[in-house]
Amino acid sequence: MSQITLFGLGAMGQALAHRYLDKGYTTTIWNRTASKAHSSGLIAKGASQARTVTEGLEAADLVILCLLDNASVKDTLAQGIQALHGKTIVNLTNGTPSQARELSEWVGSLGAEYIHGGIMAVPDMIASGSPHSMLLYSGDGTVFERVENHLAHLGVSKYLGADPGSASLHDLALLSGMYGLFSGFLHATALARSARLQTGMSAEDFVSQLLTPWLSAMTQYLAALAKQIDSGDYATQGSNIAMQVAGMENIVSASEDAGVTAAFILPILGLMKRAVQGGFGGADVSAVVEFMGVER
Ligand code: FVH
Repeated sequence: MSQITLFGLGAMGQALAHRYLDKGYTTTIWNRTASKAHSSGLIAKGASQARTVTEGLEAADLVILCLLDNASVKDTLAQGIQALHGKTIVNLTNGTPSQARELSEWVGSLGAEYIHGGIMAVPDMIASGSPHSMLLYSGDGTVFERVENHLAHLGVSKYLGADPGSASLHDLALLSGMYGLFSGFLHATALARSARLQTGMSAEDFVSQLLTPWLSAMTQYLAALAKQIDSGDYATQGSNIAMQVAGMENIVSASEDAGVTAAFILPILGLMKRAVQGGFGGADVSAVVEFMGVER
């Protein structure tokens, strides 16, 4: 029989706890707002509620935290500092790489092991054991290997190296990709919506008939762009940046005419113009990566 303690009963924490209960784990739960242990249905399903953080830590060697932020994680663990020794802490809370490194060092100084994780899934996917759930992990490789069989119940595990900050960095990178997609979706749909009186096309139809097929075709192009970034050879495959800048100016102008903000497109247009000025007008859009360094 396997034992686990889960700290945090937000939407994701509840999903994690349901998953471990479904997998037959002896599951102990703790949440700042204690009433969620009952209202989540977890107690009825067989979970035990820890009354204190110390009680939660003492209940299992493997401890997962999924809280709002890393400040909450530190505040919570600090309440049970004397019970941390010998525990394996897996922190699935969203945060920055430096926060993960600091927590790893702090937890290590108290005699516990630390793995940081990033959940690339929504709560329903975790609770139902969807094969599309992916979780990123980093930290000591020996510790990860020892607990991976328990973590595998949550989804496909991707181990990203010994630096505890690596999982957070890649988590944030993937989320940034998602927000780029959402920005494009919102701008495109707002533009199409501005013409709906003429076209009669709902947002749903626009997305299913036009936007999704177009974006699916474009995602096929990402591998080629990534290869150019790896090699540093941005020679165009047929869609040079200068040509794209001219087309993007039309997006800005048409958006203004339609009363739709061009705010989402302006930052990338600015970077593409810098690339043109920097001599990459005849290259592919991947060359923009050379203009993304932040001066410190
Ligand atoms: N939900 C999602 O779609 C995403 C999927 C990818 C991963 N994220 C990250 O998971 C972390 C938790 O997210 P969540 O969805 O469970 O968040 P909430 O439902 O808002 O629950 C927050 C929990 O954190 C507890 N909490 C907040 N502040 C404190 C504190 N100072 N001390 C102790 N616990 C704290 C809160 O407790 P309570 O309000 O119920 O008392 C909840 O348990 C997050 O990093 C996402 O980015 C989710």
